[in-house]
Amino acid sequence: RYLETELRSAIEREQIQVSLQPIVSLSDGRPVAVEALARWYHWEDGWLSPDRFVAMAEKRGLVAALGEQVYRRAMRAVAAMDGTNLAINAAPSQLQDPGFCARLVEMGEAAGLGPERLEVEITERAFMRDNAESLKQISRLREAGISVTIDDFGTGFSSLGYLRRLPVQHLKIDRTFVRHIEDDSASAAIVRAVTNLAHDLGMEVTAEGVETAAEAEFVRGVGCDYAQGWYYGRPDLVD
Ligand code: G
Ligand code: G
Ligand code: MN
Ligand code: NA
Repeated sequence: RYLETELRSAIEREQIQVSLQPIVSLSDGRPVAVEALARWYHWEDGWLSPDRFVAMAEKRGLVAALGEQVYRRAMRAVAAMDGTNLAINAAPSQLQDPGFCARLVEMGEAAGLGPERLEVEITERAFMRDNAESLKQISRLREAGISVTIDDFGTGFSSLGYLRRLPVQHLKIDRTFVRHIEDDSASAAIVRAVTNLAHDLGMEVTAEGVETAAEAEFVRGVGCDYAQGWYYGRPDLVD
C-alpha cells in the first residue's frame, strides 16, 4: 500500500537508479552491449529489483516516467563506453505512445548516443494480442535505426504467428529455460529449437541468465549469438 505512494514519490524525485549488465558475443566473448536495469533503493527494504516495482509502476501509469529516468542515466553512462550499445526495456504500454521513438532518439542524441547504438527490448507479452499500435512502433524504431529485441521469449504463451510479421532482428531466450539446461533435457531442447527457429527467420539470439561455464558452453554449442548472465557479469550500479 505504502509502497505505491513511495514509488510515485521516488519517480517524481528522480530517485530511480540504473544497473548495467553486459551482453557478450559468443563468437569472441567480447561485450557488445549493456542492458539497463532499473533499481530502486527503498529506505526500509534496501535495493529493490524491478520485479518488485515495474508491474506496479505500469498499473499506475508511472512506467514511462520510470523508464525515461533509467534511459537518461544509462545513456549518459554508456555514451562514454566506446563501441558498446545500450539495451533498454520498454513495457507494453510504452509502445502505445506514438511519441516514444522520437523521444528515445532525442534523449540519445542529447547524451551523445546515436540510434544505431540503441536496442529496445520488448517483452513477448506485448504481442499476445494482435496490436496495430505496437507493430507501428516497432516499424518506427527500425526506421530510426534502433534495433528491437523480443525479450523473455518463451514465457508469453503467444502464438508463433506474430514472429512472421514482426520486423525484429533479435530474440532473447528467457532465463527460465537456460537455468534448467543441465538437468532438464526438455529445456535444452527448447533452447536449441528456439535458436534454430530464430536463425531460420533471420533473427539473432541472446541467451539470458547464463550462470555457469557449462551453461555458457551449451548455449554457444547450440549456436546462440549472444549471452548475458552472472557468468559474464552481474548488473553493476551506475553512480
Ligand atoms: O534486474 P531484474 O531481473 O530484476 O529485472 C527484471 C525485469 O524488469 C527485466 O526483465 C526488465 O524487463 C524489467 N525492467 C528493468 N528495468 C526496466 C525499465 O527501465 N523499464 C521497464 N519497463 N522494465 C524494466
Ligand atoms: O529484461 P529482463 O527480464 O530480461 O532482465 C534480465 C534480468 O535477469 C535482470 O533483472 C537481471 O538482474 C537478471 N539476471 C541477469 N543475469 C542473471 C543470471 O545469470 N541469473 C539470474 N538468476 N538472474 C539474472
Ligand atoms: Mn530485458
Ligand atoms: Na528477460
